[in-house]
Amino acid sequence: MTLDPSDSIVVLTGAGISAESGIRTFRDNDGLWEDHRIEDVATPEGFLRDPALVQRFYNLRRKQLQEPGLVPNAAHLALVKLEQDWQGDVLIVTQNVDDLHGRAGSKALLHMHGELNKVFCQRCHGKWEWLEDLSTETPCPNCKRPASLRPDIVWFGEMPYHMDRIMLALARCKLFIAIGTSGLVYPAAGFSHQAHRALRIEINVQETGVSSSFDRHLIGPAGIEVPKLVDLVLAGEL
Ligand code: BV8
Repeated sequence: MTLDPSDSIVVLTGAGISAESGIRTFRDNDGLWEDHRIEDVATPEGFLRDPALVQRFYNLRRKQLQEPGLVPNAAHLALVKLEQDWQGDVLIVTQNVDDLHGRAGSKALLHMHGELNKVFCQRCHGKWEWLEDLSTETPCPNCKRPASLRPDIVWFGEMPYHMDRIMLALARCKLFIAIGTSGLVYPAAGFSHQAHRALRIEINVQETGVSSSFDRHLIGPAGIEVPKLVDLVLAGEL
């Protein structure tokens, strides 16, 4: 297949692209955290049931992002090179809530599941960059109400962000690359079906539940396979 340099590309990333930077994936630990299923902690019901537990879950993960050794890896950097050197549009859609794509330099980047470094107020809907711990008592900087701030994370049962823009990009792209995602969480798991005009490539260390909806599979760590694929795309040798 030959891509025209003006063709658009959509890249979907999951926790696997951040694994080599030191961030645990969801299924590494069978989706468990402190003996809680993540699906139970990362939900509005979980937050209502035990806000302190959920705040602790996100405080720990937000603090981990500030660890000195936790930096973007070769896969994040290769996607920046693709965006800079490819003539057509390149859109990164990430399920990840870490800040590694942004720190690597990706510009056309959508965090469909929100971001660890943002919070919003459930009452006045103000949204802020937030690097500190959040407690159940932290007052909203705008409306001053206590106990109204929550992590700006899309929980299970909540509508992911930017879906209209993502659907449009999937419908028109000619190359769709899914990197480091188990294909278990919807609607992201269905994106390969939406990219019906595209060559679909999956990069993962193993087959996934959605591998059958891809045209090619590059089995290996993202830090190795993504730079190789980006070089092929840029050289017109896909
Ligand atoms: C919605 C924020 C509707 C939280 C997350 C039954 C069937 C179908 C769907 C559903 C269903 N029951 C419920 C649903 C819907 C639900 C869902 O899909 N549930 C699943 C569990 C079945 N989805 C939702 O609720 C979504 N919303 O549907 O809304 C709606 C409609 C109208 C109105 C209102 C609502 C919202 C889902 C978003 C949930 N939030 N994140 C947080 O991060 O704390 S999802 C969470 O899982 C993370 O974002 C994570 O990114 C995401 C997906 O996981 P992966 O990224 O794929 O990570 P995982 O660990 O699973 O896999 C890692 C992969 O990397 C593995 O394959 C591994 O092999 C690979 N890997 C490892 N190392 C490497 C590597 N690959 C390459 N290199 C390496 N080095």
